[in-house]
Amino acid sequence: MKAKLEEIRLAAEAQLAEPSADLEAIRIKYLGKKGELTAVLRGMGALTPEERPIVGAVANEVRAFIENAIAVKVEEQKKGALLDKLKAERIDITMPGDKIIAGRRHPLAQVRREMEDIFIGMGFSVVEGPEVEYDYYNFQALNIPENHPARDTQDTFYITDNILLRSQTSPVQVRTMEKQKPPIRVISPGRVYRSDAVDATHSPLFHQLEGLVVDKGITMGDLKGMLETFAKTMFGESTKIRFRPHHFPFTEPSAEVDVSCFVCGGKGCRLCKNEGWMEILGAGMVHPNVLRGCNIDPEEYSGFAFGMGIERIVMTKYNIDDMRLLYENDMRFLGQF
Ligand code: 2NM
Repeated sequence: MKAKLEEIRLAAEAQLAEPSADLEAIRIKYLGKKGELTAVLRGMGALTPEERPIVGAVANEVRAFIENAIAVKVEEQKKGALLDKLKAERIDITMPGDKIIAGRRHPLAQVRREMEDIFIGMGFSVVEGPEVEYDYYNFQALNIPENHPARDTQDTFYITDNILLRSQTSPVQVRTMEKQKPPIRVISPGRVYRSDAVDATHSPLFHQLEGLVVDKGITMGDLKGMLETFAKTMFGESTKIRFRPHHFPFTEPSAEVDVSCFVCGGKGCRLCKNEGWMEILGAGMVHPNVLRGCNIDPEEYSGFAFGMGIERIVMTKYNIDDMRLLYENDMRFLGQF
C-alpha cells in the first residue's frame, strides 16, 4: 500500500508539472470522493493495527503534498493570467493625445457682445422682447402711419392682420417706455425680420441693436457725444462721426450717421469706396407722438434713439463683402474670427 501511495504522489506530481494542467480535474482525480487517494484510505480497514498508523501517516503526507502542490499551481496560474492581461492591455503613454477642437463664438455674437459691453459701460441696460409682435408695437406706437410702405405685406412678414414678425427692435423700446418711468437708458439687441430676397447685402432675418435714452433735458448733443464714444471704442480712437439729415417717422429730427473710414482715416480707399466715410446707423430725437403714446409727457421729458444693423457692423469691421457668408456656417470662413 505504501508503494501505491508513492505511485499516486508521483503521478499527481507529473500531471501538475504540465504548464496547462487542469487543477480542478486533478484534485477530483486524487482527492475527490471517488478519487484514488480516497480509495486507498477506504481500503485501510484491511490492514493490521500495526500497519494502519504507518500507512495512515504516509497517506496524510501524500494528501498534504498534493493539496500544497495544487495551491502553488493555482497561484502560479493566477499570476500568469494577470501578466498576460497587463501585457495585452499595455498603454503606450508616449502616444499623442486626441486633439480637442475648441469652438468659438460666431462673429455676429462676438460683435454683438462687444457692442453690448460698450453700452453697458456707458450705463445702459440690455432689454429683450418678443420677435412675434403686435402691429401696434411695431408700427402704430412708433408713429408709422397706416399707409407707410414699411407696413406693406411686401416688406413685413404678417402672421395675422395685427400680428407680425418684428421688422425692428424698436417695439422693445416702446414696451420699456410703457413699463418704466424715466430715466431710461436701454439697448435692445436681437433678431428682426423683413421680407427681402437674399443677396450680398440683404437677408429676411438679420440682427439689430437699438438704443434709447429718455430723461429730463436730453438733447441731440447727448446723442452725438454718446455715439462718438461708441464709434471710438468700436473702431479706434481716431474715428470721427458725421450726421447727415434724414427722415424716420419715430424721431424728429433724424439723422443717418457715418464713421470715418478706419482703414484710410477719411482719405478714401477701397474699403470705404473712396468716400472716406461709412454709414453705420440711424438716430434721432424721439418723436413727441411716440413719448405721448407711452404716457411720457414730451413737455417734461425728451430722449434720443438710434438703431444699427449688427451684420453691417461686422461686415464693415472685417471687410466682408457678402452677408451670406455669415449664415452659411462654413468653418473655413468662421474659423478666421
Ligand atoms: C433707428 C433709427 C432711429 C428708434 C426709435 C425708437 C423709439 F422706440 F424710441 F421710438 N427706437 N429706436 C430708432 C431711431 C431706430 O433705427 C435705424
